[in-house]
Amino acid sequence: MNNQLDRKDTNPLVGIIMGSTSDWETMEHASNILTSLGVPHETRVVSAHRTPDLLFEYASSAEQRGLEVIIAGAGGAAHLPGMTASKTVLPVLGVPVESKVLKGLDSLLSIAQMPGGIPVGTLAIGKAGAINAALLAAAILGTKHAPIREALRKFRVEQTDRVLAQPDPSVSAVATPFKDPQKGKRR
Ligand code: RP5
Repeated sequence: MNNQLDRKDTNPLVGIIMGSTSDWETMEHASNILTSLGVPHETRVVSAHRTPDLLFEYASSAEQRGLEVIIAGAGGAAHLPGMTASKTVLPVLGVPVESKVLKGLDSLLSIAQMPGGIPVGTLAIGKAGAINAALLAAAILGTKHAPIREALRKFRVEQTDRVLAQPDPSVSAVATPFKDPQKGKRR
């Protein structure tokens, strides 16, 4: 298995699971955010359809293994987050991966439209959803783990500072290497 997909910190608090190795391109953004916030986590391919027994084992043992939040990314008939939620009382955050045919709308609806009684916190389609799933996981953990709460606060302050430091997009555009002088001009 790809090492990046089998990452395991000591005593992970967050489990990032995904239906396929092809989801890593999206889900690595969640992993990167958690790393930047110092949140120990593990990453793993667990498929609701191709490895259903592994999914049941992963979800039902997650709490006992010390996980406190699960982030589950899947695309298409995206049953992974919902089935995971059905086997644990830990909070499950679902990331709809952008599918080729329906651009992730199928994933979004599959993950969001859970029956009453088994909630999945559903994020946006794709990269933004993966990033926000990690930030939301950190916020959930932050209610109990002060260092994670403070890391999240620092992230938000730095993000605001970055935006305020670059108020004029045309200035940064000049600094960026220009590839097509005609691009964006009226012809
Ligand atoms: C889902 O099917 C996965 O989450 C993935 O997004 C999608 C396609 O999987 P692959 O055919 O690329 O393995 O289960």
